[in-house]
Amino acid sequence: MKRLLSGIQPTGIITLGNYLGAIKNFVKLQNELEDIDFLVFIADLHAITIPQDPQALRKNIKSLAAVYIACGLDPSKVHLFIQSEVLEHAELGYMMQCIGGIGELERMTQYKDKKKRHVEGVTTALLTYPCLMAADILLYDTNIVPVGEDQKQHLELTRDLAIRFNSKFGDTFVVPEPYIADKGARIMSLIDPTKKMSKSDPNHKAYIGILDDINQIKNKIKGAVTDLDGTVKYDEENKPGISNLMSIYSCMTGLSYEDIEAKYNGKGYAEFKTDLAEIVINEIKPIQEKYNELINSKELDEILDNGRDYATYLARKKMAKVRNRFGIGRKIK
Ligand code: ATP
Ligand code: LTN
Repeated sequence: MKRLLSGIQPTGIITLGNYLGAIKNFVKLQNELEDIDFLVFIADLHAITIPQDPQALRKNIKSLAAVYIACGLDPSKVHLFIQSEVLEHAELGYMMQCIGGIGELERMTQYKDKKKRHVEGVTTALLTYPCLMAADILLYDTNIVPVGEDQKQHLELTRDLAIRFNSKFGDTFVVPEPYIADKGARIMSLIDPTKKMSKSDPNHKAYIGILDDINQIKNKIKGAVTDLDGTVKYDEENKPGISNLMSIYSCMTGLSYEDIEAKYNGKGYAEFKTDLAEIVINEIKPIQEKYNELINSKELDEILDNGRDYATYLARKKMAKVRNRFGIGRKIK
């Protein structure tokens, strides 16, 4: 049996980037792989590394749980839970800080980016974030971690920490592998296609939210930055805007870039954008309908209770072993 695990931060409403780069792959893996144990969680402890409004955070946590299921995660196949409800994440996160070096944390691109964006109030936890992420993964003997391209560096650090711990204290952790799908791994901002699409972007026009209303989606795609050349052609370097829209198109339809170029040969961006908006809306609409059914249901709480209980069972067993390896507390038999 292989164990898979991934998480998303409840820092806002899920974007098309999160959907194509992460959730859609989770659903695919859930449906295609056999003999797996799959844990998917809501990374609320990660969310608070940047100041959050407590009321909005609570809402986003519940909303993300409903989005996961509305997008196709099946609670009978995947264990869904909230990170902070399994206390061992924070405990192992602290222990990972005890073996992680400041230098390696300071080199993380995400830390450097976020530090620039949140000049006031850069918290200690923003720096130590990858130690908590390593803990999330190592706590469950995870073999495979499906994530978008931007998380690759954190996964490498997780592997380094696992190897370091194992060689210092004896074989304890499974060394995980990232799983990064080639398509959709990096969807860019609609207004600055050199920046990744991000749900915490203060400019709402930069991203498509999975719960945006239909007209909003049409307008955002219509207003997406392109170039003056007017040919639908994939060229990331010279035509990053249209290339980004083409990658969304390709992810959603399965058409290759060549197919798309041929289809829009001699046609302008307006027609391409109108079609793309329709494609996106057709995929998102059923997700929104399912979301609305779920968001206030009792079922959602039951799913999260079950997920928490299962994750807690695994995490407790693992932590007894880790405490013994470190030599803290009294020996647990
Ligand atoms: P924040 O804006 O709070 O930093 P985010 O939108 O960047 O959040 P995360 O919660 O950090 O999203 O990431 C959740 C998952 O979505 C991760 O697997 C990440 O790699 C993936 N992901 C995030 N943004 C994109 C994107 N633009 N394209 C593809 N995948 C993405
Ligand atoms: N840091 C991740 C979210 C995350 C995660 C994890 C993903 C937290 N812990 C463990 C995979 C496995 C991000 O996407 N920003």
